[in-house]
Amino acid sequence: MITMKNIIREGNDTLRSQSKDVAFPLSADNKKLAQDMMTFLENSQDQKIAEKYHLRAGVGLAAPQVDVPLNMAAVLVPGPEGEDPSFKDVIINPVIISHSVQGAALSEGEGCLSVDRDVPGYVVRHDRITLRYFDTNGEQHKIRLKNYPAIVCQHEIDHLHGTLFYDHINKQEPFSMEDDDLIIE
Ligand code: SB7
Ligand code: NI
Repeated sequence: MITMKNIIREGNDTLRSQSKDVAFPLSADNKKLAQDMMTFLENSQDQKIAEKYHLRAGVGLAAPQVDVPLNMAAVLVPGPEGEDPSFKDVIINPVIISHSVQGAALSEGEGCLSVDRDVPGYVVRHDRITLRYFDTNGEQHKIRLKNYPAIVCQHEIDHLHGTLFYDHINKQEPFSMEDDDLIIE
């Protein structure tokens, strides 16, 4: 079971490395990794389990965060109360094949399970993306995402390239943005 002990923190070089593509069919190890990462997200979003194991709630987890430099990330974005998740999959070898010019940032800024401090500021990303990825069965998907799920996938894909959310924050003016950027509540 993945817990906070398995998640590496800023300062560890793996978080700054370019991850490698995953080969198909998945090895037994990589299949287990994918499952364990998704289970971590499910556990972290279950109040009882999260309390018991001291898990910080997460909507995504990238393989390099558990010190495995592979192009794989689990994403679990909850839907409206009582409804299905708005996005749930393990995205493997993901590529953003196109994106909107429209920028968007979360009003609250971002956080990261690998960063044990608040770093305030807008993280301006693409509001809409077209994402190509493979699932754990080796099936290829091409999907359009917008708003929060698009932001989360960009945060995870950044991890695969060694980028952390605060790299995008303007150092002089953390809450500056272009007039036409969207703010997502
Ligand atoms: C806010 C939080 C996340 C993504 C986008 C906005 C995910 C936080 C958990 N992670 O550290 C996953 O990499
Ligand atoms: Ni993160």
